[in-house]
Amino acid sequence: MTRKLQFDAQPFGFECEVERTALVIIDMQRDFIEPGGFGESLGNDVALLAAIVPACQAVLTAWRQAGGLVVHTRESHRPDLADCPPAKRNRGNPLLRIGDLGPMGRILVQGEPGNQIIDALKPAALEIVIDKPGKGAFYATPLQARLQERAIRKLLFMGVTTEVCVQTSMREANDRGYDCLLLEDCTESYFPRFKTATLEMVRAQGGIVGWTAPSAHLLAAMGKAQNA
Ligand code: C5J
Repeated sequence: MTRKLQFDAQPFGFECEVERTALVIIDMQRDFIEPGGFGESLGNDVALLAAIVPACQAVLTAWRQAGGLVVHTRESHRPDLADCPPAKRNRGNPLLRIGDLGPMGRILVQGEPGNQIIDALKPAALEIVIDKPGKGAFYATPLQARLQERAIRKLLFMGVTTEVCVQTSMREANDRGYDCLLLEDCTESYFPRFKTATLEMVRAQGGIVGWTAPSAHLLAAMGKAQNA
């Protein structure tokens, strides 16, 4: 038996089956959310991003209780930085570059304390964790294969930052045939106007990239499915 969810979204209602849908949580790692990491080294106010954590936690808890598949991603590089193109490392004028030693270990490097998912959203055993060297979750990762193994067709997105890794991952997912929905209050940017613009871009032209909805709509639909 499959559990169908239906809820209001933009640009029109969204439907999915829990068993064929994954919750994809993009880059909720200490490097972006906590002081002392890569985000702050670029001159950003990380408190803006930390504010979405309770909403993300509520969705993650409900999705786990429903038995849905959870995917966590981390933007991360190998310790030898062989997967970090110089163009990515050298761009701009950050206080710390990828691979440099910061207060939470080497910036955006696999295994370092700053590269771990924040405690509030810590991956559970058997949840998928994808280390991605690019902005998109599919580029140079096994994500497509992991989703195909489980016959996943639709993706619910949360995470940071809205206009960079979240949007890139949604566009990559689109090109691979997935229907994608972005949970509006579970994503954030260091630049609030970029978040607003990204939500508009995603759902423009009849949902050219996908759907957006407040997490309350998903949670209400899950509550109804449970009581049905
Ligand atoms: C950025 C990300 N913004 N996870 N990474 O560099 O969006």
